[in-house]
Amino acid sequence: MSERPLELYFHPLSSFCQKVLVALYENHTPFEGRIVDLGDPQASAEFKKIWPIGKFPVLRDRAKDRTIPESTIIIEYLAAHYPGRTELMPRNADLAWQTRLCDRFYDLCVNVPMQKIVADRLRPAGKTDPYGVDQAREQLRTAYGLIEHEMRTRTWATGDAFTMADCAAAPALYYANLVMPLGAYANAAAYLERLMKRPSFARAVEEAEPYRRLFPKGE
Ligand SMILES: N[C@@H](CCC(=O)N[C@@H](CS)C(=O)NCC(=O)O)C(=O)O
Repeated sequence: MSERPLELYFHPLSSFCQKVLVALYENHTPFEGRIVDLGDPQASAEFKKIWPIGKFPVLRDRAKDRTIPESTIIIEYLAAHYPGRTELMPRNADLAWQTRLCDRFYDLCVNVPMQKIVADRLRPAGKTDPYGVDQAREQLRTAYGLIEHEMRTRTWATGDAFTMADCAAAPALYYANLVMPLGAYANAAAYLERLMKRPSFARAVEEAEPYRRLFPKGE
């Protein structure tokens, strides 16, 4: 097959898509990127033919005729079928569950509340949810406290090796820091700095730059 087997449906600004981009860039995995503009009804309808839920990222493996949604599952799939130098999902059983736990933590306790705060800025006047945003900020504060404690001794999310958990952490912490600065959480801020210097994430951030104007500003 002359074409690349992997196709990624994504948007460069999306945090969950950046998570998968980091995984792909870590191992220089070749893929064809398909940017989806969900604001365009035709593009959105086309995308929903591939994944009716309509959320990205979605990976298509044309060689195996498989469609894989969900950022974590995509990275698990890449680790299993397109492995590289960075062991995104450790083979060691204990490191594996710790990686999955950290991945869930950064998705559910950092990325999701961060997205709640960002999405609220896009709501029409009179339809915002200040109570929900306050709850999201509280969740972020709790998460920051945990990260601050964990990152006293760790270089990467689970220890010395860069894994799927760091792919999840990078965009989640990057955007969370924009909506609620890490400020006094010095260990968490230093971890974010290390993530920003990691070439795979630095590339994802640079590629999102042309779309940055679409990121809603707060008050
Ligand atoms: N659990 C999913 C979350 C994916 C997700 O929320 N993607 C957002 C972009 S970051 C999206 O597609 N939003 C569009 C929508 O909800 O309509 C994953 O890990 O891939």
